[in-house]
Amino acid sequence: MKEAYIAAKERWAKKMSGLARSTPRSDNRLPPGQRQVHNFPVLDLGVKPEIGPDRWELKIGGQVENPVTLSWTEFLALPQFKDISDFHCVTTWSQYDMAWEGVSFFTLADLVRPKPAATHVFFKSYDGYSTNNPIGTLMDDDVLIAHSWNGAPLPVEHGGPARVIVPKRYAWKGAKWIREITFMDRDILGFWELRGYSNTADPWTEDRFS
Ligand SMILES: Nc1nc2c(c(=O)[nH]1)N[C@H]1C(S)=C(S)[C@@H](COP(=O)(O)O)O[C@H]1N2
Ligand SMILES: [Mo]
Repeated sequence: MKEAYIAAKERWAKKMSGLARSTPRSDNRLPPGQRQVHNFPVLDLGVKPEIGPDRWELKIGGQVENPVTLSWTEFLALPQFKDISDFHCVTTWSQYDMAWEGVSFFTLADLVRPKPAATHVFFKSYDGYSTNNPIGTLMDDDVLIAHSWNGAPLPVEHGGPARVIVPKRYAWKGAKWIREITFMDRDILGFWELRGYSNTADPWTEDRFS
């Protein structure tokens, strides 16, 4: 885990410095049981919360040395990160080359400094949604809180002002309209994880349901 963490952070540091572009795209990029789309479908719980930048805040706390509550201005003042990745939804659609811009998870972790006890992270959204991930899944060079997509502010239906992107997991592991990030010393299940979806959610092994 330590070695994987260092390797991922090194890949990320190269991206931040402009020395590396996003991971080169291979031909073999469609996970089993998926089909490619070009229209970026919308999936939600029937609520699209309208949180203007003036009311928006992101609380990051739990098992950390330095809990913070970021305003929109403070969030945008953090080092900015651009990355291109593929997006896989458990309902069998995938969309390639999604260009995201925002703040990488490494940057947020460096800011709040997770305690050694932190093993998992719980995400809560403005629409009441939640999801959970092991900390190791998030400490990767392609994980970020995105405020822009394909060069424009993230539309409300896709989670604007800001959403979590975890490209190596099915998309339900990325919370739209992110409101709170809590570092935990244990795993607790989120909205879909409590309702029959896999807790690990790896598209490459078709790990869809629990
Ligand atoms: N807050 C919130 N985040 C969410 C969801 C949701 O309903 N609410 N749906 C999840 C699911 S199931 C998927 S597939 C993706 C869909 O993102 P999209 O609507 O931008 O395609 O968001 C995920 N994040
Ligand atoms: Mo989904």
